[in-house]
This record gives sequence, C-alpha cells and structure tokens, in this order.
Amino acid sequence: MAEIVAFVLVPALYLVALGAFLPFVPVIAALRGLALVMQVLAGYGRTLFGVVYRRTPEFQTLPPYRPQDEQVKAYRNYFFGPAFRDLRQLLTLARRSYATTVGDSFRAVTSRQFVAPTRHRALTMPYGVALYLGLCVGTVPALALICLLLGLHALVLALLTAGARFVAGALRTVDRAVLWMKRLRTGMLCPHCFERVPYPAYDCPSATCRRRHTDIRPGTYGVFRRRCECGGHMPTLLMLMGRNGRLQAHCVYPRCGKPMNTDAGHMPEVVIPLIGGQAAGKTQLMAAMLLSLEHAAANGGPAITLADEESDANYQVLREVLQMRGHTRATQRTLPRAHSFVLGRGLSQRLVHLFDTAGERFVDRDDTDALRYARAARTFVFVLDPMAVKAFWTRVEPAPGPLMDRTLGSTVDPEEVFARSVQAVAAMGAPLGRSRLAVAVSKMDLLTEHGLLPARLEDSAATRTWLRDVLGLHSLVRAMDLHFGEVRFFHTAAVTKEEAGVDASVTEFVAWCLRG
Ligand SMILES: Nc1nc2c(ncn2[C@@H]2O[C@H](COP(=O)(O)OP(=O)(O)OP(=O)(O)O)[C@@H](O)[C@H]2O)c(=O)[nH]1
Ligand SMILES: [Zn+2]
Ligand SMILES: [Zn+2]
Repeated sequence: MAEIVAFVLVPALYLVALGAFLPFVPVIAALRGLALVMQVLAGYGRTLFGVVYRRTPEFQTLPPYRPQDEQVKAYRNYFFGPAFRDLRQLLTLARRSYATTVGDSFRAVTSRQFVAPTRHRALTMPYGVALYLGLCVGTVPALALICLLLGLHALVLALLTAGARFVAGALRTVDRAVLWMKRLRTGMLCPHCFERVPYPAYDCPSATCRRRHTDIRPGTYGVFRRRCECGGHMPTLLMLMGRNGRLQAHCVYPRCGKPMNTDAGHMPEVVIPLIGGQAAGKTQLMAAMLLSLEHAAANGGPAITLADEESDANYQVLREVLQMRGHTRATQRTLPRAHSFVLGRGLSQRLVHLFDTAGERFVDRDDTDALRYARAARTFVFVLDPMAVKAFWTRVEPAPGPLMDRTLGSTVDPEEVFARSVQAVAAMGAPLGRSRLAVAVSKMDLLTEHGLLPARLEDSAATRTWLRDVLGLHSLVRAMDLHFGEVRFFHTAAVTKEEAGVDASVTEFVAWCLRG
C-alpha cells in the first residue's frame, strides 16, 4: 500500500498540482521580470544621483578636473569637461550596477529555491524555475531601458553643451563688437610697455587670493562668470563689470605684466604723443594741458579724472612746479610713462594717454623704436622751442636782448628732431597721412615778456608764416605738410595766471588736440 501511495498517488497528485501551478508561471515570471526592471531602474537612479549630485568617492571612477591642475587656476564650467566626465562615470557605474542587480537576483533564486531552500525542493524548484524565467525575460527590457536613459542623458548633455558653447561664443562676439564700437579692435594700450593688449589679464578680486587670470572671456572656465581656485567669483566680460565692479587690468605680456588703467577696455582710447627735443617744453606743456582741462571741468566742461595713481602723483608734482613757476625736472630717460586721464561722462567718456617722451630719445637713434605707442596715435603734438632755432637769435626783430636767458632754450635742432621722429614713427607703421599734427610753438610768454612777438600771431596761419618767414623754417613747415594729413600751428605759454588758470593759448590748443 505504501508503495502505491509513494510511487503512484503522490506523483500523480504532484503532477496535478504542477498542472494547477502552470497557469501561474507566466504571472510569477512577469512579476519577477517587472521587479527586476524596477530594481535596475532604482539602481540607475541611485547612480545618477551619486555621480551628478553627491559626488562621493564611490561615485568617482575618473580623476576630477581640479583648478590646481589647470593652466588657469579656475574651476571649469560644467559643460566644458566635467559633464562629459560625469557621463563616462555614469556609463561605467550604470553598467556595474546593472550587472550586480541581475547577478544578485539570479544568485538569490539559486540559493533560496535550489541550493538551500526553506521548504522541500519539490515545492521550491518549480517556483524557482518560474522566477528564473522572469529574470531571463526581465534582463532584456531592463537593459534596453538603461541604454535609453543613458542615450537620453547623452543627448540632453550634447544639447546643453552646444547651448553653453553657443552662448559663450555669442557673448565673446558681442564683447568684441562692443570693443569694436569703442575703437579698441586692436586692443588697449599698456602705459608701461606701450604694447597693444588685445584683452587684459585680471587679478582675482578676493583680497587674500590675487591669482592672475589671463583670459577671462566666456569659455572653458565659465560662461557668465568664473570661479577662481580660491572660490571667489569674477565676471567673464568687460561689459559684465559694473562701474564699481571694475577689476584691476594687467598687461598680458610676460616681460611687463604691470597694472593698466582700471578704465582700460571700458571706453575709447586716445593717444597723443608729445614729440620734441630736450627741454623744448613738453613736460611743462603737458602739465598745462592737464591743468587747463581741470579748470574747464570746474567751469562746467567735460569732467576729468586722472586714470591711475601714478598719473595722479606725477601730475600733483607737475602742478606744483607749474604754479610755482619753477622748472620741470628733465623727463627721466626710462620709457616715458603716459599720463592717462578719463575725459567726459557716460557714453562720451574717453581714456586719454598723453605721452611725454624724454627729449634725448629723438637724438639717440637706438631709442626711437621705443616709441611703439605712437602707432596708436592719430593726433601728434610737436613741441617747437623757437629758442632752439639758431635764426631766432639773429633774425627776430627786435633782436633778443642780453636779458633773454639762453639757458632756458632747448639746444636740440627742431628740424633734426622732427625728421628723426617722423622717420621712426612712420617706420613703426603709424598712418601719418591720416593723422593730425599740432605744432606747439612753446615758451611764448618769454617772448612776449621781452617784446619779441609780433602783435598779430593769433591764428595758425600767422604762426606758420612767422615760423617760415622769420625763423626761416621753410623746409620744416613743408615737411610737416607733406607727412601729415592736417597740420595746425599754435603758440603756447605753459604758464599759470593767478585767477584765469592756465594761459588761454593752451586752452585752445588742448581743445583742438582732443577734438574728434
Ligand atoms: N616760461 C616758460 N618756460 C617754459 C615753458 N615751457 C617750458 N619751459 C621751461 O623750459 C624748460 C624745459 O621744459 P620741460 O617741459 O622740462 O622740457 P621737456 O621738453 O619736457 O624736456 P625733457 O624732459 O628733457 O624732454 C623748463 O625749465 C621749463 O620750465 C613755457 O611755456 N614758458
Ligand atoms: Zn605692458
Ligand atoms: Zn581667487
């Protein structure tokens, strides 16, 4: 009887039970398959969150972009490197997570239903087979879904990267257009090395950092602003710097690197070199020009602010000298420093660089190539000391008396200085034919004092005639007309008058130089 039960009834009942279980197999398999898909998806979600947000070590498979490893010590913009790194990490980790989830699921079924079941194997094995079936079926849509999500991630990333690059490019173009409009297409002038700086370098604004950023424009290190290694933020464009948020600009040339004017790049620049022999009166004339502009500003004219501390300090010394009627120190023969000032307000603001060149420079041939800045100039000033012309002492009527102090005059022949400087400046590629020349006949107060000036010397034509006919400077005047597009003659007395400020001759001269 026992045999009948064991070998006939039980197997028969088991087969009937299996038959009854069979319709449930697809349901169980489908549910297990679905559960696997959900498990894989949850794993992907965790990986994505970890890679993109938490960024803890277990979610890092590639070395990060660190500012200290960069050429420029700043954090990269997410879409210029880090985003692609994230995608690659996500790919690696999502693959690992998928393999782990699927593997673990199979292993769990094997151990719970086949190797170490809690009930009789006859009961667990059919269930285990159904689960296997579900897992096998589930791996396919799970994998497809992960691939789809990764593909979507890559697509969104590609679009955003393209967008970020486009915005950066557009901002650079707009910035360039703004510079173009400010006539700074070829860059700004460095008042130390006199090179044109296409785009200045800027120091990080945080007081404890001061790392230098050579090219802050939108790109790898930020679209609208960049983050320095120290964590401080800085704008990426000149036009994004507010009036009070202007950063200190620096020259980009390695042998210079000195600070430029803070206003550099924010307004058009005007370069006016003062050319003339030693002691012709360039320094004093420049001081008088600045003082005259200052007086004009005080009386409702365009506002003037000295553009940097050095210009300001130099000018204070000059002003005192001028007011004491003392004598300016001979310009030191290091490269001349521009006296830079901002003239006007709002949109009409201009950064004016007056270059007072050391007199010897035009006599010493080797030195003339230091006049690089003259390339940027469209208005030149030639300071002509009549006392440096030999004919002055013999041909002027009435003849200069013994009271006239000859030591006040320059000893360098103006014709020679003019010829040399024109040659040097033209060799540097300055378009003299399209430039204007203001000839300032200096020290006129001394001549007036000694009654050596003709009564009518008001306008340019009269001064020209005087130079030509009385001082015999025919060839010099002709050479000026030949080389320059426009030439105008002024007589200047770079002296102050108690109440009226600077002599009127300087006011008129300055107005012409800064016109246009
Ligand atoms: N009275 C009078 N003196 C002047 C005038 N301009 C210059 N001087 C004097 O002439 C001398 C030379 O003037 P500077 O302005 O130093 O000449 P500079 O051309 O700058 O000379 P360097 O610096 O050597 O290139 C100084 O003693 C000035 O005081 C002027 O308009 N009137
Ligand atoms: Zn420089
Ligand atoms: Zn910093």
